[in-house]
Amino acid sequence: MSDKPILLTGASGGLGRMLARELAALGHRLRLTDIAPFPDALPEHCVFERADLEDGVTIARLAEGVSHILHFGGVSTNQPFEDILGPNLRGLHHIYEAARREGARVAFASSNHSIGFHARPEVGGEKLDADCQFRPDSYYGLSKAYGELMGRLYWDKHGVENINYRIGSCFPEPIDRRMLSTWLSQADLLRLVAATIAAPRLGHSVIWACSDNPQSYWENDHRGRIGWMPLDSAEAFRAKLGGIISADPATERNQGGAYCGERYSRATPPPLDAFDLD
Ligand code: 15L
Repeated sequence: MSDKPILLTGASGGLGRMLARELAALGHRLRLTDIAPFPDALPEHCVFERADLEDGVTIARLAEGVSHILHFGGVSTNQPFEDILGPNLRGLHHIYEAARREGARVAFASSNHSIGFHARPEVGGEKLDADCQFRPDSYYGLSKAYGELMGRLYWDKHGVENINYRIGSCFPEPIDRRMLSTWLSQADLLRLVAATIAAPRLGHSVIWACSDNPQSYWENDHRGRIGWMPLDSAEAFRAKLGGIISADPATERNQGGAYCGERYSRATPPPLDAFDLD
């Protein structure tokens, strides 16, 4: 284990709190940061400092001497463009500049919403590969596509190693039919982050961050590079959740679910086989 500390942004959020607690328990030395106060007792080996991702000077200082930046900070749901712009676009640039200066690696909490307008596959149908086209379903999803492309740029131009977790739905339990496909258990996320930290090489990697759900929408990513395999599955929830769907066609047709239906204003949803018009 490297003796350098690890910077975790978004430490006060749902995923950040879990990662802070569990990575500290694994013996990692963590610098935690968030714009909101840290709501829990500080785990062992951790320090916390409040910071705004838009404050590049503070982000640069917090990143001094770290081996990894686990970037879980920023706006984590769809919001108006002006609210996304600062934390998710300018803030992400500060993260990558800090990583370049420190020779640190970046693990970026991207999202399925960067590709959310891909249609859901039929049961048993062809799944989506990680090198598919970006099809963001919201300003939030667009900011995640930008984040992944920032990783592409910094690897190609500066050799900053990075891994982009296209997170499905990381909650304690799935809550509807869509999440039978997209759910990522918190334990599988922790194993993913631990595998990232231990991996000898990352290059520029993209991972479909969902559990081993038989009806997932996704396949073919870079998990082989870091030796990660999800161990949990949403399938046990099928009887309880299989009937929980919305009445909105744009939501139910597309992988990003409700983010696709939100403020949708195309008069007629395109037919599923209309790829020449996509
Ligand atoms: C996300 O990226 C969001 O952070 C989360 O709130 C959920 O909407 C999740 O995706 C999802 O798609 O279920």
